[in-house]
Amino acid sequence: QRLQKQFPKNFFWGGALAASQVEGAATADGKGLTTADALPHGVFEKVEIPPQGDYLKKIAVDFYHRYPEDLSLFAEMKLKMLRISISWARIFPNGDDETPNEKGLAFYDDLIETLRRKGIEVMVTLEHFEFPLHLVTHYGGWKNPKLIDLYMRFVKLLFKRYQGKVKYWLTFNEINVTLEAPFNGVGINRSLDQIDQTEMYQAIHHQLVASALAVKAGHEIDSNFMIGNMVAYSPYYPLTPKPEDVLEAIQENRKTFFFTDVQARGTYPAYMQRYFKDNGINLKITKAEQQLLQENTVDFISFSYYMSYCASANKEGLEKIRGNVISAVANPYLKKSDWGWQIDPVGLRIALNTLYDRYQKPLFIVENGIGANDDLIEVAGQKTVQDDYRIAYHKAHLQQAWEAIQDGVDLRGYTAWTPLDIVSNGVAEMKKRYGFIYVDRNNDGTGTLKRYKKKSFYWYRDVIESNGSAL
Ligand code: P53
Repeated sequence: QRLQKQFPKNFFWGGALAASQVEGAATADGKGLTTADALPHGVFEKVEIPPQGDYLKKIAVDFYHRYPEDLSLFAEMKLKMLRISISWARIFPNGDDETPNEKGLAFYDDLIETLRRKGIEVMVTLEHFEFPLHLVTHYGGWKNPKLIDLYMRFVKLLFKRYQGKVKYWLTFNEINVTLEAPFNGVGINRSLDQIDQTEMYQAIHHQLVASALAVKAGHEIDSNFMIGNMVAYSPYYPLTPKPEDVLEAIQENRKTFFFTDVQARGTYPAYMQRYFKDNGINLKITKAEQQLLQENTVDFISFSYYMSYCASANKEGLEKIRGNVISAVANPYLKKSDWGWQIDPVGLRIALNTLYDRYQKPLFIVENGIGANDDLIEVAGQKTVQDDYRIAYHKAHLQQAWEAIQDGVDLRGYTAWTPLDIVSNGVAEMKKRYGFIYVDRNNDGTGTLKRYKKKSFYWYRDVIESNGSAL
């Protein structure tokens, strides 16, 4: 059935990308290696410093050289917003360089200029799961407070350079995912069962401080800037009405709310104080930092949404999802994607309402999509993918987003993950495809890198053109 009503005027229909997963050109024009290069086979695999041999992210989908063609396709798709990230190591190859690498800046100058010429609003993620590897090998990653100053050097440069061109900024991608993948987030190379919790939360604290400093600096440079945070939000439902399961769901959800509470409310929540106390975690948090967090909360909240989870006080014998990394239990009512992620469109309405009830700040869905196995076939002499499953996924989620807007949620935009196929972050595969545009590249690195429009390309264009009423 079709939606009768439109989305709000000026709704940002968009797509989202991340530098390390699309650009390739890993060491071109002076770029330094990053933490993403040190995870050549995925975020839960072995850290390699330096990375050995060939790996997909080295070339990725060659966006560094092919962006003019890709941006033309995005314009043809009628995208109103593109969320990109800027690779810190293209600008400061070691992270602590005194002067920026002009060649790296030139790439983003032209990328941003081209988007603006095409009438596509730019949203920039300042740090999307990668920072210069040198900051791990010489500083120990984010557990070292020195990274705050180095991040600010990078961030202030971008704010000044792209003032008047970029209005929407995100401080850190999925800042909460450090709790699952600490090297990916803060550069601590330890498995979760061996990590020093004080060290991990101190590193997280440094990112939270850096995020608040970015909000402060951004507003000083341009009071029109809209600066947001970004979390991976997979709501937990209690598996049963058993009170212990309900409580467990609250505790699991707080692992995400901790970050949004600090970034949007400006204080460390009481439940975290208890968690730190119970687990012998002693953090250095100064009065000045507390004041900084309090005075520099975000202008809006953004999040990725892919799935929901269940929580159970007694997990024994229950089916787990997403491996052993997190303690999520499968929901018997939901189907799974090819990669085992449980598909839950109504959960997006729940997520939007929950965040809006809690913070009353504007919201952006900055990632939502389905990783799937696609078959490239020929139809009427054209190569394409009949990805009805992808269309069904986005359609169902957008319908729920529309419902949430009717519920009163101030939702400003939706940037789909992703407009074109890219290297997956979690498993570093090409085969796990999200795009509306197919990229001819395979897990073994073979392929022409040619682009082909999938069925979803045309579908998304129609949805955007009708401002949602074609849903
Ligand atoms: P991939 C975990 C859970 C949900 C989203 O993921 C996550 C992660 C960590 O990988 O990551 C985000 O590629 C992330 C993107 C990533 C996308 O979701 O593992 O912001 O960089 O590509 C999809 O299938």
